[in-house]
Amino acid sequence: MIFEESWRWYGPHDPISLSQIRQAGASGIVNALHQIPVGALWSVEEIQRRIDLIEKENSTSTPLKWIVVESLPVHEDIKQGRENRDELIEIYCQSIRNLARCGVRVICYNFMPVLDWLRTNVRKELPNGSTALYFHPLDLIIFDLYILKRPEATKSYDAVDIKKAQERYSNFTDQDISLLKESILMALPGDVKGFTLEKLKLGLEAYADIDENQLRANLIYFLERVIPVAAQEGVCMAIHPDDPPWSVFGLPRVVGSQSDLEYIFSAVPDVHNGLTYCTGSLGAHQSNDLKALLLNFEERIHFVHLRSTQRNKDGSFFEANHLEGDAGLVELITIFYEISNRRQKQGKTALPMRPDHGHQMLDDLDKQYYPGYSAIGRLKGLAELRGVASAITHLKQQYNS
Ligand code: DNO
Repeated sequence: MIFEESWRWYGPHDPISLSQIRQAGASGIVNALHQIPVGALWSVEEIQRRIDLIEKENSTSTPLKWIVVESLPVHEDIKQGRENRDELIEIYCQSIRNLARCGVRVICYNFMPVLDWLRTNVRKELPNGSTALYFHPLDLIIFDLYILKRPEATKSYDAVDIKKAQERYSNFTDQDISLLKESILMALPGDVKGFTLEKLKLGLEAYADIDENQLRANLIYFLERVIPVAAQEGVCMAIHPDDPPWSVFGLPRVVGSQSDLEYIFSAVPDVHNGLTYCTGSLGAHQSNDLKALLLNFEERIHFVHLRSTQRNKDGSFFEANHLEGDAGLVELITIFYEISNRRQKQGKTALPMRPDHGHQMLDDLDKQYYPGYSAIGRLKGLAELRGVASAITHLKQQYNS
């Protein structure tokens, strides 16, 4: 088995039920306690209650197990290095201990300031009628200049791009504007409230004096305290790359490239300081070599997100079918086959992998999902990835025997 097939479930409010996930063939549940405010403790009772819910029907059918936390969110005050950070870090450490006590030992988190992933259109229609997540750099500038009206906005872009954005904006309809606004202010995954322009402005202002070096130092400060606890508890921390892996709205972002990752892992070398290998986020930047990253950080990859972005000449990208686009997932899964053999020899379990995002299609087109997290699109992604993994396994075993 190359991967432990897993599926992100948003909890009791997710329109997709556990029994549907079972039908999709996944066995690992990727979950978070979204009801607990960022910064508050995840108690053993709350964690256990969620485990009981996930495992409730296990006696009657294919067992499901909560195998990865996505995410245990990091409080903004930790990212900003505020005075109360030690207190918040201690709570974070206690949540790690509690998760370990309940047997959940892989934790995905990110260190993106203010926002999580960002797209300028969460419903980009593809030629075949399904919709995908899409990012256009000029639309981000349009949002920044004409909708958010951030005072410092012009300093973040070069004059040529500002001119192009002006031109593009002159053809925008009201509908284009509201879709752009809705897409950017989209609720963070699992968050039902979403952002307002005001909230976003305040969030951005808090980073006025925090540059990349400072943010990086704050990340290392956090890791120096959290990783020893994780190591002691046998918990693998898996940082999620920035998505997209570059600065947005002038915010610093420090988890987007090979050198960013090298810095993070050499500053805190324990192997529990690891990575969520997200081919979609890392692959959005053309200078990221997904194959090299996989081989370089093999020992640190604790969780895998598979999807493929397709970069266009104008700097935009969209999320392609899983086996198309720029990621080259077939070749990467071939490497994962070798990795899984090495892991097996070391007595390690298969890496948890989830099909990341999916197109909205067929009967799902009119339904309400978290963007990227539809049932049929992800089912299709998972089925395609499973097909590749089993073909590779079959061929390799035949060839080697
Ligand atoms: C997007 C997800 C991210 C991820 C967080 C992890 O679909 O991959 O939102 O969950 O960044 O903290």
